[in-house]
Amino acid sequence: MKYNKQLSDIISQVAQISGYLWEKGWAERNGGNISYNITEFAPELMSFEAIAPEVEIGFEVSHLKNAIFYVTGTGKRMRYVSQSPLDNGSIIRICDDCRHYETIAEYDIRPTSELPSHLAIHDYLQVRSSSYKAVMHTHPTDLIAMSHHTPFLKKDVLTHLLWSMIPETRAFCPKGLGIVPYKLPGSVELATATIEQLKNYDVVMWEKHGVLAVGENLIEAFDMIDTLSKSAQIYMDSRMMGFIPEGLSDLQMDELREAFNL
Ligand code: 2HA
Ligand code: ZN
Repeated sequence: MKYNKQLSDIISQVAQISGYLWEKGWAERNGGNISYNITEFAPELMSFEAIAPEVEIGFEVSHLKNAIFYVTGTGKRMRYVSQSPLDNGSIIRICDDCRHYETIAEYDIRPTSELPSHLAIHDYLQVRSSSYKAVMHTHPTDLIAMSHHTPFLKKDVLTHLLWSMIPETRAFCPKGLGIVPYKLPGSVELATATIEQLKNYDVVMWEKHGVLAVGENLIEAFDMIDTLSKSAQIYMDSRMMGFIPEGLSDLQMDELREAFNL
């Protein structure tokens, strides 16, 4: 299949970022998944025939009628998504009833097990008329480790701790890190709880599981997780050296907020 330039760029972005996820050690086996709303970038896909029977989504995504997505495939490894996004993912279109999707490319690949979260989020982004097109879930070891400590799970405790490790984290992840208490992977409950957090955050922690980020593109979503992970590493390295890191002072944080208009 021949794709237009914009769509080829998006597929290249998927290849690049999925490679980073593997190199970072955030994507053991088939850990993590990616979806990208490509509706406006690929009008020619609208006329494509379905190549597999319709599949029920499990709920209605009323703002996604006929929307088209690239999604990584269930069971597919990021290290291979990186080599060939289209052999390890599919292109799906939401049906007229907004309750089913159909696959329009490629054969024999079913979408990620986290499709409920991905589609519910894209639906929510449409409601908000958001410019965000990319949704990414991954398993950053350092951040997940921090989610095993109950005091860190109270609202904005981790946000402030991670912000205070290095100025960039506040500057480039200005909304902080939302927290979703543990829910079964792939469940509608996980999707619903995630959307609740996305009202206030662009990155959310799935307790004892991973992180999910939304952004205008995959690079932005990746960079926010990477920045938070950097802070987590500084915190853990300090603890390993035997001290509790001081963190930026409130005054330094206030100064940052003003300087960067946060
Ligand atoms: O795709 O990470 O949460 C595998 C997962 C499920
Ligand atoms: Zn996961």
